[in-house]
Amino acid sequence: MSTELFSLAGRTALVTGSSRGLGRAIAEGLGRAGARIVLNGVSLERLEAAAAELRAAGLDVLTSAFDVTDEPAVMAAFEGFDAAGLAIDILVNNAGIQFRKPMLELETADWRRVIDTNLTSAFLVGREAARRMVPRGEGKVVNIGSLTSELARATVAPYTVAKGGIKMLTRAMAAEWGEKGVQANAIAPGYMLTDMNAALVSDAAFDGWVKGRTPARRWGRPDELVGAAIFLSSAASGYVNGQTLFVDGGMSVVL
Ligand code: GCO
Repeated sequence: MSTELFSLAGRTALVTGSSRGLGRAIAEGLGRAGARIVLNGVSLERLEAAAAELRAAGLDVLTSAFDVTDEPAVMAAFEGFDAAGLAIDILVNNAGIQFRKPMLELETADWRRVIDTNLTSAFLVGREAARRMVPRGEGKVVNIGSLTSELARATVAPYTVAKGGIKMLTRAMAAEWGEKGVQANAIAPGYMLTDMNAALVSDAAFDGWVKGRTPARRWGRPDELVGAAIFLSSAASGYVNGQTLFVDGGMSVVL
């Protein structure tokens, strides 16, 4: 019984921003739980390289290259899924960028770029996915928030605001789509060992701060998000809606 509850067999999962980093780890984890996975990114070359590795591991992998901030491209991608008879059962809105600069020095264009990539994209892709999930009466949306969905750090204002928005967009999705059989939830990673954080990991002072500030006394690994992703993508979370699950070693709840 319990294993079936977490099985994704027969399901198709689209993971945005999944050629590397957290998205790649989540996509692989959903694939190993039985899902057909659709990798997304802007570079088809990177996507195909990631797909080849995952196919070599025996996973069922498709690729769909589109810019999650480009509304016509997002709509065309889903029209392509429709034409191919591909129903997206699970959407993981993972695509995101980081841009570190104090607000007094921040260009508005950089602010907008981060908000568009990290927040508006989740609306654009989520809306297209839900336009298909709602008539089917079922679907899973998993938005990737952050520790900064709850806590602010200096120099990452647009990222923080976007991730705070992800927490509330998730609740808005639950408010509108819950009665239609679609569950929308979020995962909020803590400080994870990713390319995006490489500069922080290699900074001895920052590395020491993360380890001292985190009850687990270490950075998280991307694969440590897979359990939460499978849970929120599976039947096991059928009555979970609008929640943000922090996978952060305890940093968000312990001083
Ligand atoms: C930073 C980090 C954070 C990340 C962290 C927590 O510069 O502080 O990039 O913004 O979001 O991994 O999620």
